[in-house]
Amino acid sequence: MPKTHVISYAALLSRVENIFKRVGVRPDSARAVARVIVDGERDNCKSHGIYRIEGCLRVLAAGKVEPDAEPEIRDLGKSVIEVDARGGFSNPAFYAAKDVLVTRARSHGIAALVIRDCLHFSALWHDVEALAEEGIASLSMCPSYSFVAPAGGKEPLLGTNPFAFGWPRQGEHPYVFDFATSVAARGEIELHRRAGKLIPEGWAVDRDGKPTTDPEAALDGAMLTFGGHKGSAISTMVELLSGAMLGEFMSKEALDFMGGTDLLPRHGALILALDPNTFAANSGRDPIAEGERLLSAIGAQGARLPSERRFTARRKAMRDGIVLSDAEMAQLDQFEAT
Ligand code: NDP
Ligand code: PYC
Repeated sequence: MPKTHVISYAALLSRVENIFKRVGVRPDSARAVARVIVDGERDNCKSHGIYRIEGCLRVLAAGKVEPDAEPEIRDLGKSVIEVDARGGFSNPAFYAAKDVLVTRARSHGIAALVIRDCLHFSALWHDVEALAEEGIASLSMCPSYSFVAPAGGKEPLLGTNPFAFGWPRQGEHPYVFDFATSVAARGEIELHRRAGKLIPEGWAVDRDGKPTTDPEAALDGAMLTFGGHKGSAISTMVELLSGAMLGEFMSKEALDFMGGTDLLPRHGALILALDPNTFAANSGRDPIAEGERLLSAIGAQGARLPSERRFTARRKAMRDGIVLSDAEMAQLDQFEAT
């Protein structure tokens, strides 16, 4: 039985925050980055949990992310709000602009947050869940690196382009889904490689375009979109809306800019925020109650809602602590010592 360690959420958060502060990340940013990483670990989202610390430190050491960047909000009182991350991490930029976005969505019914020039490594559920907790529905998306072949092609061109949706619920965790538009996130393939495990069939092709279950060959070849042409179209939409439309990098340009996949990508991100009460105002119906009818009918069939696994993992981690492997704990110790 491999040795494991149990650590409380607060202790892990503080350790991860200090790792980033020690390498010069501005305290607000260190906290925001540590939060999204530790929340991922807490919710058993391993592909965007503490495994990501190493990648963040690598990009900091390479000087390709600004550790002390202060996000700059550009708000002209319209429905589109911009926050320039100024080459810093996306997470502090989102949190700097979140309250303005919520206020604007409530006053205009719909508002968009454009995040410019950010280093983006994290899961998107974090942001849409935070908005849903304020009663705001949202869609969030960003490009990544061109790891993924469009359906019908075999050359990497599209990003793993995550897409997330959050919907507020009364007295329940919000309804949240968040997925890569590739069959799996790149981080999942990397975790299989590290564990010496094969990946499932249908995730990727090798550099000759042949199906592969070897994670090394997959990382060297092209990942595939989920749902064939449907995922390919959604991924293309993500490139267009959060790359081309914003005048920020698309996934291919992001890769060319960094010059390789060893470093995490820098590009923009788009979050659309909608106030359900504004949209339903003339209908005489309560949108949250209507939504509840659908969500409980899904549950009544025995189907689970997206994020339920995460919320269950969260409850357990907050009650019993977060379980880390010996290797993960040793790596944390090492990050603190160097
Ligand atoms: P998964 O395939 O693991 O999960 C996708 C979604 O589907 C989750 O909301 C999940 O909920 C839900 N889900 C899974 N199984 C079921 C089921 N049986 N019934 C109902 N719902 C289900 O995610 P991916 O591997 O595609 O992506 C992982 C993460 O990677 C995401 O958080 C994404 O944001 C991130 N990512 C980030 C990128 C970036 O550039 N920053 C790029 C690509 C991905 P649950 O969690 O509860 O299982
Ligand atoms: O897991 O695909 C991924 C990913 C890319 C950038 C951050 N995460």
